[in-house]
Amino acid sequence: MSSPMATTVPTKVLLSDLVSSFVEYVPSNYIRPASDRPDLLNVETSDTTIPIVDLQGLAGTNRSRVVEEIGIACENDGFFQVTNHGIPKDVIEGMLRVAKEFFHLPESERLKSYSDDPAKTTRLSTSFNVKTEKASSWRDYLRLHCYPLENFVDEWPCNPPCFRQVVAEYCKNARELVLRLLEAISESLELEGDYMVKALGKQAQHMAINYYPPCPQPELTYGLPGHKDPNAITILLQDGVPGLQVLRKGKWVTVNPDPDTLVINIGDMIQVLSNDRFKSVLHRVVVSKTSERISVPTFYCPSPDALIKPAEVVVEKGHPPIYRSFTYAEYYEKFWNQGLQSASWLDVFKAT
Ligand SMILES: O=C(O)CCC(=O)C(=O)O
Repeated sequence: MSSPMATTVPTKVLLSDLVSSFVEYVPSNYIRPASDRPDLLNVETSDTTIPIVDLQGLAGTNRSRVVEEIGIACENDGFFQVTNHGIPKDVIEGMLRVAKEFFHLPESERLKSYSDDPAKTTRLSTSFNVKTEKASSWRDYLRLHCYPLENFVDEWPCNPPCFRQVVAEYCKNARELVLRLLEAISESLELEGDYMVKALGKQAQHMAINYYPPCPQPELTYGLPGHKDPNAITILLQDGVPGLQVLRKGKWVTVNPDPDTLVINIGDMIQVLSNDRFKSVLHRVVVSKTSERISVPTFYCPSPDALIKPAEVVVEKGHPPIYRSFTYAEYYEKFWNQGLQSASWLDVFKAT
């Protein structure tokens, strides 16, 4: 059902400052066409659907078994959860707390970080790409570049006062986890342990702090529509409010938040490096009528000039290369300009 009222949208750049004016209806620019709505009743909620990998054994004699489990999860699901991931509980709780505090700051304070210029390495924005998209998404986000930390930390928000210190601590821990995962993923493809790290060149680490305010009509809109991640690998920290859904065997499946696990997903660049053996999978975010939600994805990316192509060892094993080589900069430009929902960016890079 769409809004029966003609609503005048106040001029606010951030959704969080708009929502108090819309307690019953979502503004028309957030309403998706009827064929592209979340169909919230047709979603699986079982929390056993995404594999869970216990990383405890990665450091000991069980390493090969854990590496194999990671490889199977990357191949079959493209998404998995990790326990015993090594990021201390207080670091995780601190990250979520400071994220919430930031989005609860007065509008004038938050707006100091606002920009719709994607070239900025620290920026607060809304939806996805406000300059090109047809329908808006029910989300505000603070995007931060985080590696090397010392190049960026001084441009991050300094309110709440502990923001830089708390977020930097989370970023350092997230990077350590990514490096352990990239090593295990390389090994699971029978590549040298440092293969992925080398292939990504001078890697970059970006973070989004996503804020999804409560939404009066969650059935009409998305926090984020279905998309695949363009980067190499993503680590997702979510608060206790469900919202993430993953496409699995043609069905949307809710990934229920668990305070002891982080969600890992393969991005398009590992799909290419693995010559399609590992999958970058569609996922989306739905919003809640009653609760705000915070999520913190860490995107691990190749450097813009890294030449991405299927790994030779994988190709030699009888699978011709599915993709030509291309730079990450070339790829990312297509992703950003075409918008979240065009799921076929990779097709453009297929070998002829
Ligand atoms: O909020 C989430 O759970 C997922 C966020 C996401 O997919 C993204 O920021 O690309």
